[in-house]
Amino acid sequence: MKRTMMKNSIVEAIVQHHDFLIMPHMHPDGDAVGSSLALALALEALGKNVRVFSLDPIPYDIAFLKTQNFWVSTLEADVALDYVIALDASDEGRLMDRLDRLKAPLINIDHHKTNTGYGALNWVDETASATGEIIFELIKALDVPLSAAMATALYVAISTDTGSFMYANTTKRTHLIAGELLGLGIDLEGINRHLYQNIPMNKFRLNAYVLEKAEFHALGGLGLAVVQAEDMKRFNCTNTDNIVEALRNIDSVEVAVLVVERDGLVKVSMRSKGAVDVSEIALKYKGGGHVNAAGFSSELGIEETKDRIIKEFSAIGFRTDHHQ
Ligand SMILES: [Mn+2]
Repeated sequence: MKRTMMKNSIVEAIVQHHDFLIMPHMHPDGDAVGSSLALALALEALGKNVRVFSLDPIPYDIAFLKTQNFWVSTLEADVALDYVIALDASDEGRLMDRLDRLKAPLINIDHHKTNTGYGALNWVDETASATGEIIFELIKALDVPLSAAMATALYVAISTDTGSFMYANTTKRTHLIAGELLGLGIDLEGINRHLYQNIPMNKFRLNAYVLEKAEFHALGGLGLAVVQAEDMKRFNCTNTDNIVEALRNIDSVEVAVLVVERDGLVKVSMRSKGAVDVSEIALKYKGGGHVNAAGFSSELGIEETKDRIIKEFSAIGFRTDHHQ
């Protein structure tokens, strides 16, 4: 279906119905939470019944967003819904903790190029830097005036998914949207302080410990760090955000990988400076993502998973030399 047709049918579905449930992907990030909040506020402004259903806590750096009126972690057994709107979720596996029992048709709004098109209605735009860009366009199409609260939520979505407008997914459109959001009375300094200058001390200590033990392979082109369950226990911190980005910022590194032992699995997050498409490796291991940021889960244990990653990226160092 053509992009505009998908958009129009989703706008129509929202206008003509009343009961909605928004579902950000599991372990929601700034884009998932910000997009969900902005859309919930817009649907509320249209007089709709809307809640956001998520089982996970909101990460510390985005917890300042005023989500309280919408967020629920349980649903009544006989919940009646017209549509479930999945946001920023590349496949149904990212919603699987919550899809049971829900019979309403799915609207899938996302920007991952690996999106499987699992919805009854799908609006997938891989040229959008964040799902927040698509939600911005949707709110406009719904003719809802953007409030400062919506603008704040969308700014958080876009700022976090673009690495503060640094990643290659940042476009002219991204800046035009951000510019319009800045004109709506948002507190930019306050938002940035919450997002980027707000690391709890125990998290800082965990980051430092893990980074100190980081390994480098492929002539320094691959940076690899591991967080074991016992490390998270020792530092009383389960948040592993931004560790992989710190590794990526090293001069020789083309690809940074963080391996985290979590929920009896090994979770792998990969970041690339752009020369290597990490989503290809993620797809090979049934994960997903973008050129610059992708991930997957592994049942192989830490050591075997590390060995596989080192083999996959063993030629990166030569590409780094080529760039210099
Ligand atoms: Mn996103």
